[in-house]
Amino acid sequence: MITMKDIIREGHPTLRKTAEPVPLPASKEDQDILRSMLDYLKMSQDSELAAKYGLRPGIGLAAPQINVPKRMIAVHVKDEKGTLHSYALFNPKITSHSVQMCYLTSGEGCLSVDRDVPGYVPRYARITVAGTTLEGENITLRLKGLPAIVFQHEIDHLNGIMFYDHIDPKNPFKIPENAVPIER
Ligand code: K3U
Ligand code: NI
Repeated sequence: MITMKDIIREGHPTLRKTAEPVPLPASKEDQDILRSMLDYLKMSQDSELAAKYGLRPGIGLAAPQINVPKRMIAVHVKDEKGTLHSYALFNPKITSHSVQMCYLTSGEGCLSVDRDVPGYVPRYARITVAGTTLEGENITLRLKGLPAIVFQHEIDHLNGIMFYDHIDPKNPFKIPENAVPIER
């Protein structure tokens, strides 16, 4: 079981490295790690379990955040209609994206960042993501809104990029060009 003790914080070198592709079919060990990442998200969103184990709520997690420099992400988030997007993927890749951008009006947070970093993070409004599930199925997802933002945040972690790298340092609340606001 993953707890907050397993999550590395900004300043740790692994968060700035490019993660390695996972050889497929995935080993049992890699499957177990990825499954435990999705379990963390589910448990962290259950207020009783989160309190019991001291879990900070999360809607996404990337393997480098638990100091595993491999291309694995988990996402467990509801969209604006209340539809759950729950995925654990090996080697996720954005295969196409919109020209239109978006940004979360509340800004972004990160389980590896123990401080509030205010500002707008420009993201693609719509993305297509390809990846391989825990069951070994190759899938393609078309995403928009908050799920699209979370996937981009997590795939950034696989490339050593933190959300605040995208914030305009001179004017953190400058509305990104060509971007629609997304409320959470
Ligand atoms: O934003 C968070 C949240 C948690 C529960 C309910 C609603 C929101 C917590 S921060 C979070 O989940 C990060 C996780 C990280 F850093 F480990 F990847 C993911 C994220 C948050 C906001 C925007 C994009 C991604
Ligand atoms: Ni993060």
